[in-house]
Amino acid sequence: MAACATGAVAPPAVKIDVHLRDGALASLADDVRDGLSRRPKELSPKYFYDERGSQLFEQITRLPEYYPTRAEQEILDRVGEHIVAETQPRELVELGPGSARKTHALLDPMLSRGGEVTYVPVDVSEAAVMGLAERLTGAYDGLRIHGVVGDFEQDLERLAHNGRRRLVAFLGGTLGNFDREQRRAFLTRTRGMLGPHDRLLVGTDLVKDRGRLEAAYNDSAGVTAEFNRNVLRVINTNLDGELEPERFDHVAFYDEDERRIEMRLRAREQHSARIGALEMDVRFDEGEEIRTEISCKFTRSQLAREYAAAGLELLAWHTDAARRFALSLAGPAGETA
Ligand code: AVJ
Repeated sequence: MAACATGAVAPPAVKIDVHLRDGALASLADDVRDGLSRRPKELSPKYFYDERGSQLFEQITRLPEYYPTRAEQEILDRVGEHIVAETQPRELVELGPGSARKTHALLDPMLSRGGEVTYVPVDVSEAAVMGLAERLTGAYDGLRIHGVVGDFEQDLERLAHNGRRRLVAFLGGTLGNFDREQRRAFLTRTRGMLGPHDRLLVGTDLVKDRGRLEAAYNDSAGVTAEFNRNVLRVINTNLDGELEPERFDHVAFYDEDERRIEMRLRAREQHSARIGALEMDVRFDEGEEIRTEISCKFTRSQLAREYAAAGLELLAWHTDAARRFALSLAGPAGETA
């Protein structure tokens, strides 16, 4: 990106801090060695999102079966202005913004209130943060951008509080990728970065009938299957791997007891694959599965409990008209009166 200084006196409109030089790939080798040595085998969903993976996810969001993105957009369009009026934030911190298409529903009302507004996208992908900074400075006059390239599971503490009211947004349902322990750790750490008037806005997919849930992860066009297999390509590209995506079937099902979708890759036949950079040969039995993602589904009462356990208080709950998805607003417990 070109120089972003806006003039002699004004501070630069764009600042980007890089905490993770290699993006998410810094931990890929360790995570893959560990995950593929386990039984059952497991890979982290954070590695889906290289350039191709991000494109496939964008396609997923447009599939007729995949309702979460549209449902969340519907809610944001309806209540974004209201949330901004209630919270009066000067700063929007967005964890894992992706393409940030939904962010406008918050930034527009923030900017129309006047005064200085800062957008802080936090993403593991340096390219994503740079691209967003460029696009949003072009789209908004007077918006300051402080991009942070980092892992929001690790680098949250670095977002030092500067005393200005903050809205921390974690949209898209990504909280559902964490298991209960990870959610507890994440919510507790996020609570630690909130001042008394700051708020946390989280998008979560809701518990519903198995049919609609499973359809969303087994689309008829096969895009989710390609997205799932893409994690193998990411390993091949970055760790000199020889995994063969076409030797795996896409599997996604709803576990009603755990209230979550599980995605897996199932080996069609017994075979082995070399991962050069790890000097590792991975053996797959016929039918053996790698778990590649969990996507937890929530109820209002469960989320309220999890917030409370992390020192947060559920302040508002908004769903789409069909009650498929929720946006919840939380603040520090006991300080929100
Ligand atoms: C971006 C994590 C919310 O869990 O629904 C979409 C990812 N996986 N289809 C989700 C995903 C398969 C998505 N999140």
